[in-house]
Parts: sequence; structure tokens; C-alpha cells
Amino acid sequence: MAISIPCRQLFIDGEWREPALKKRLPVINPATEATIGDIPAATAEDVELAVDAARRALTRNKGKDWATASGAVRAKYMRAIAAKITERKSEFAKLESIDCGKPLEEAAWDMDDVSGCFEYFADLAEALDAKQKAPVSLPMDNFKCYILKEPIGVVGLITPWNYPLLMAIWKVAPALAAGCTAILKPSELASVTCLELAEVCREVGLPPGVLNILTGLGPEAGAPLASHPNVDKIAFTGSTITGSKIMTAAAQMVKPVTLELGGKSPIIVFDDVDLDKAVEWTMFGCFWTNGQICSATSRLIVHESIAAEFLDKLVQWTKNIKISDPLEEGCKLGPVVSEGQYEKILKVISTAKSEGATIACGGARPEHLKKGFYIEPTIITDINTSMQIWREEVFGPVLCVKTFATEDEAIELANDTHYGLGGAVISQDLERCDRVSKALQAGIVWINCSQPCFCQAPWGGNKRSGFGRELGEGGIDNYLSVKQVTQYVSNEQW
Ligand code: TXE
Repeated sequence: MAISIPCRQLFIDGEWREPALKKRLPVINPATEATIGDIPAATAEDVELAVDAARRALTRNKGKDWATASGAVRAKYMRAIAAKITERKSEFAKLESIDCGKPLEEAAWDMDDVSGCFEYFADLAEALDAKQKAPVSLPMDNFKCYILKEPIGVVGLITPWNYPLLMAIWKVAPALAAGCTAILKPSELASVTCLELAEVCREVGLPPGVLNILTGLGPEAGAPLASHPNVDKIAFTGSTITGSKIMTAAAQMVKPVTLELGGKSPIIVFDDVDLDKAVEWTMFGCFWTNGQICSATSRLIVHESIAAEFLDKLVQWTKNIKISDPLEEGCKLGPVVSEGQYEKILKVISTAKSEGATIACGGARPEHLKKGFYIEPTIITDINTSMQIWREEVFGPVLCVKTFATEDEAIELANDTHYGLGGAVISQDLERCDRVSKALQAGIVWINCSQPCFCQAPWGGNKRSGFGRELGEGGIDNYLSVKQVTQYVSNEQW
């Protein structure tokens, strides 16, 4: 049966709007390479309208605007959105799956996380009511001081394609909870579920302009948003190179940014591990979502005394991963998102081969799949640390392996990277895990696992993986500004 997607327009000021230039972009199912629909392509003119709408929603009528509505009111809308997404979970999951190639089962878990994230930040929106005004104790009696936490204003949210709806919600939910109004610009490679989110916002009656959704290309729709003088903050997840462009644009306006960028995260496996469990987490850490995760632990650093046995098992199990159309029952690995990514990944693998690395398994298109952007899960050994495959983010199902002899050597290898997003350590010695966790230069460290993520815990990286932390209680602070109010309370002349 032919699969198609709903035909939508841009979502501006609570209404569907045709893009100013009437341009549309094809939606390609990466599993079949078939065009299954199209999405509107916004340009600077549409950005202008969306920013205006967001500004009006922020400051519309006294008492009726989003910024000064109570957190409890905002939470009510957010919970309604979460409930609708839960209600339409299987439809959303299917759309996500055909749009970005994610196995249907994984897409369904993402939808649970989407609703969970909205609910979590709805709770924080309510809690904000009690914390919005907080006294500060001063050393002088004739002054009183308090701080006000206020929404930053209109925010631009630019997101990637690997978790299309979830990455959007990581930004939309805290922004709305804080009382900001927003313009979301999802990735042109996977925007379908974000446009469905717009429909949900209409259904629950979210006030017009509070959330505007502009699909389109980065340079045409993302760049004018990042540099817009009336956008008060930009939050971005994506590549380091685009992150740097966005930061440059924001710098012109001295506009705050939070950046969650690429990674090349290590997983260190010590010699005291339960082999089966360690192999499972290693596979999960790198092949989950086809390795298209910013925090994928794509550099395996394994103790030399267990390396041969560990690798043997890892290769055998990896060969058994079911690769198929993501909608097929039991699929564990679908296609990568696009032809561009497919070609980029195969090129990096072929460069590694020509530089002398060994492909222990994978490295090519699976023979049984003639169409679609499929790449076998790939394990690469005989690596030296100057190789591109070891140093650069691949963003595909490619695991690089090196061995180590001592704990210090493992840490040195792990930290020898420009990135600093994630890291994992696998060992039964918890004191060692604790030591290694402290030594790793990363924003997220997993002990005896890799990749589990909870919206209650802060997320973000160091070095060229960006800065700022999303999620967790502090996640809402990304969208709040702090105002100091100091009052002179004495009758004496100052
Ligand atoms: O990313 P981009 P792409 C990495 C991964 C991947 C590479 C390229 O290594 O291979 O990036 O993917 C918007 N001004 N990650 O090209 O360009 C764009 O439209 C404003 C890691 O898809 O970073 C999209 O909405 N916006 C990553 C968003 O930026 C611009 C997830 C991300 O796209 C813009 C995705 C511009 N000039 C890719 N140019 C992660 N950290 O999770 C593009 N965009």
C-alpha cells in the first residue's frame, strides 16, 4: 500500500499559511527512496510574519498574553498537547518512521518521551508560579531586594532530523513552560511530525502565535531566524559547523544561544565486565537509531586482555541485527535518513579502509535490500588516532575500536577529541567507574550502560559539542531571564 503524509502549510499565528514563495520540498521515505509528499519551504518573509506573531502573542492584551499567564494556565495547554500526542501515538510514530527511517518500535518510544517531556515541563511551569518572585537577603536594613524570573521573550528553536519531534519538544516544552513564545524550525530532512504538532496545537486551542512552525531549508529559513533582531534567544541542536554559524549570527545581536552539537563519544570497557552485558550496551550505544545520535558511543576503548573475545562476540551479534524496512515487525535497524548521509557515511568508511583500517564487519549496503539508504552496522579495527573515522562524527552505524592497557591510557584516549558530549564506562569496580566519570571531559557519563536519557536530568556537552544544558529542572532557566529589583525602604535621606 502506498504511504503518504498529510499535506500541510506553515503554521503561523495559529493558522496554516502558504509560504510566501509558494515553494515546497519533497519528503522522501529513506526506506524506499520514494517521494511520499512535500512540506512547505519558508523564507525570510515567512520568518518575519512568524516573529511578529510570536511577539504579539507574548505581549498581546494585558492578562491575556502568554508571558504573564500563570504557569498553571500554560501547564493546562501543555498537558492537553501531551494527551493528544499520546492519543495519536501510533499515527505519529508511523509518520516519524517513514520520514526519518527509525524502526517503528523506537519511534513509538520517542512519542512516549515527547508526551513525558511536555508533562514534565508542565509541572515545572506550575512550580514556577511560586518561584517567580524570590527574596534576596541584603546586608543593609534600609534596602529590600527580590528577584523576578521572567520569560526571555521570543525564541527561535532550530532542530535536527535524528529525533525530529523529540528534539523539537526538548526546546518547545521548556520555552512554553517559561512563558516564551516560539518559532520552531525543524530539519528539512524530517519535519512531518513537527507539522502534525502544529495541528495538535490548533486542536487544543493554544493561543495564536505562541508556537509557530516554519519548515524549510537551513540557509533560507533557519539563518533569517537566527539573525532576526526581534528574536531574543536561539536554541539549536545540530552539527558543530552550523552551530558555529548560528553563534556568529547571534553574536551580531548579542543574543543568547544554547548549542547542542556533534560528538564522538567513547565507551571504555574494562577487563572485569560481564561480557554479554558489555557487548549489548556497546551495540546499543552505537547502533541505536542507526548511530544517528549526537551522544552515540562510537569509539570503543576496550581492555587489551579481553579485546579478542569481546570483539568476536560483538561482531557475531552485530551480524545478527535485523535490518529491514522500519515498519516491519522486529526491525532493529532501518535506513539512514537521506542519500546525502548515506553517501557521506560510505565515503568515511572507504577512506578509513584506504588509510589501513580493517572492516571487522559491515561497511556496505546489506545485500538483501536493493532500495533505500541502508548501511550495515560496521565495526572498524586497526585504527590510529589520527584517522578521520576516529576523530570526526560519522553519524551512522559505525563503531571504531581501540585497545588500552591501563586506566590512564583509556582516559587519555577517551579525552583526545575536540568533542565533549557523552562517555560511558563499563566495569564492575564502581570506585573505578566513579574515578573515570570524573576524569571524562563530557557533559553526560553513563556507568554500565550507554544512551538512556531522562527528561529529569540535564543534557548537553562541553568543548565543540556546545554549551548550555537542556532538560532537568534547570532546563527551564534557558528560557528565563533574572531581574533584580531593589527597593529603598528607609525614611532617611540617602
Ligand atoms: O545538520 P545541520 P545536517 C551532524 C551529523 C550530520 C551533520 C549534517 O554529523 O552528518 O550534522 O547534518 C538547520 N542557519 N548532526 O546537515 O546543518 C537545518 O535546516 C540556521 C548532528 O542535517 O546542523 C536543521 O534544521 N539554521 C546533530 C538544523 O540546522 C541552519 C543532529 C540542523 O542541521 C543553517 C543532526 C543555517 N545556516 C546532524 N544551516 C546532533 N548534534 O544531534 C542548517 N540549519
